[in-house]
Amino acid sequence: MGTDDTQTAPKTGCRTSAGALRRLVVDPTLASSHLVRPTRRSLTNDSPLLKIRKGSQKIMNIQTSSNTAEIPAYALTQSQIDQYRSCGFIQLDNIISGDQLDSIRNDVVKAVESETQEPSDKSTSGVYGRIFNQKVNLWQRHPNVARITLSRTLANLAMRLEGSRMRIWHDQALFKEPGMGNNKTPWHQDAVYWPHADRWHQTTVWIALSDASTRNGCMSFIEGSHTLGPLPPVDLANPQDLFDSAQHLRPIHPKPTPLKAGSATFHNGLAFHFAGPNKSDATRQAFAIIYMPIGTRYDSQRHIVTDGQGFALDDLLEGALFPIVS
Ligand SMILES: O=C(O)CCC(=O)C(=O)O
Repeated sequence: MGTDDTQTAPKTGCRTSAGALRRLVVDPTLASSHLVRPTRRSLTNDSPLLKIRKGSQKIMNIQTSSNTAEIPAYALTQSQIDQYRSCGFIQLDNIISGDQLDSIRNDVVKAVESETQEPSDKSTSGVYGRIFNQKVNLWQRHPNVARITLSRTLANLAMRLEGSRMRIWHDQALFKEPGMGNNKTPWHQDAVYWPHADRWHQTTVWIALSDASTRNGCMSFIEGSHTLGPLPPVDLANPQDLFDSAQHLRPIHPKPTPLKAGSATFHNGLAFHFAGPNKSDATRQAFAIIYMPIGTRYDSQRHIVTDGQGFALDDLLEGALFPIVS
């Protein structure tokens, strides 16, 4: 895969302390408005990509299976946990390698291909097709992908970083294709799109299945930005400038995180992040697993993962769709 700058990611702590950011003034109306009625329609039922097989036996079988990927335990240190909590993200190198990486990549690629009706027809992905080929909740339809999504090793990392036992919220393949023009992923926070009453401790592991570089669209983060809390959601199809809601963060340089295949970042659901366009000649292949604390309640905002599943305001998000993994 064409890469130019992998393995140069930060190993140090944040330049911006979480405490300093907490002291910065955020307009409270901006910070809270979307909690009541978010304006952005993300992952709605309109998307042709996102279909959930609700409560099916297939999901139950996968959930009770012990056939999870045996990703080797990762020796996370207290200083890495502190760094994650202060920065809102952390890079963990080589969490998957060798034959296991090849096998996982193969399983995800096969699942994506089998769900991409017309590989050459980018329009099938709707507005998100301009950014990437996104396939959500592959674990529910592809047992081999479930082995990765339900990995105890990854879930335990999520639990230790956020300090909470975790459920799966959803997984997704994010394949950013070449030759699509300026297919950057705009600056955004994740958790503001999710129908969760509490958005502070969700986390995503973003695994590079192929090398990710600044040339093909690796992720970049703003250190400490997660401490600001939820801000108005950005429309990814027609993005506003996230920094309009956080002017004081404009001078802070983003931290690009180029990754070798098999390396990953964890990022908090409120961390500001972005990925550049893919200017290489190969697909940037990433697989993300999103975790939510086990006590997460439904806030009734529309979302493809929960729409039509019978949840009422304040219900616990629990059951076969949201297995406890740590
Ligand atoms: O892969 C990308 O380009 C963006 C991914 C992202 O925003 C996320 O995983 O939260």
